[in-house]
Amino acid sequence: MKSGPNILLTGTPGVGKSTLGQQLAERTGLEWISVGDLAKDNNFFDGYDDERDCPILDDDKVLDELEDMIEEGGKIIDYHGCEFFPERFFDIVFVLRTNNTILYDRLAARGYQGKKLEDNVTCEIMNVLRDEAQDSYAEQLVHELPSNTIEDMENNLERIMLWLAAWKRDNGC
Ligand code: DAT
Repeated sequence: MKSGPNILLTGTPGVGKSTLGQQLAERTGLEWISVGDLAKDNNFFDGYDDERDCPILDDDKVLDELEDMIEEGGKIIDYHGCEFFPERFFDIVFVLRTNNTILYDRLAARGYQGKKLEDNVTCEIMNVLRDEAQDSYAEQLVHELPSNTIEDMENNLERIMLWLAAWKRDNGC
């Protein structure tokens, strides 16, 4: 039996996945796992995408590494993509959404520029990660969360904690 639900936080880079994931972990005791960090720490890459200016993730190695953790439960998985995660991994999926001008400023502050900056803002405007989540998982699993302001983050934390309490009740935890 799982110790808790597994939650996916997804969305364009800069929407606030790691900030929300870390806060949520602190407040709930769930474990936050950044798939980007996991891949970096273990070198789970398979080449470099020059056009996107980022390493190419080795999906199979990531999935192998995550399998036992997911089975244990109580994980917050954070990644800017989701189609390669099986649906059985997650009890709920949140897609964080940020207004394009706010996202532009956050990514510029992170040092993104030129095509990389434009591509990521366009990705958000075109709903790419939202569509990917909706195409990958059942409709009732996928929820969009606004992530523009600190108030949004507080509301999101409250909403997820309410959902978590209900999940625990329903699953006898
Ligand atoms: P991601 O993990 O999706 O790449 P992040 O958590 O690193 O994004 O956040 C990017 C920046 O935006 C970081 O400086 C923190 C800030 N931020 C995140 N969520 C926010 C929110 N709801 N309101 C204001 N700033 C936020």
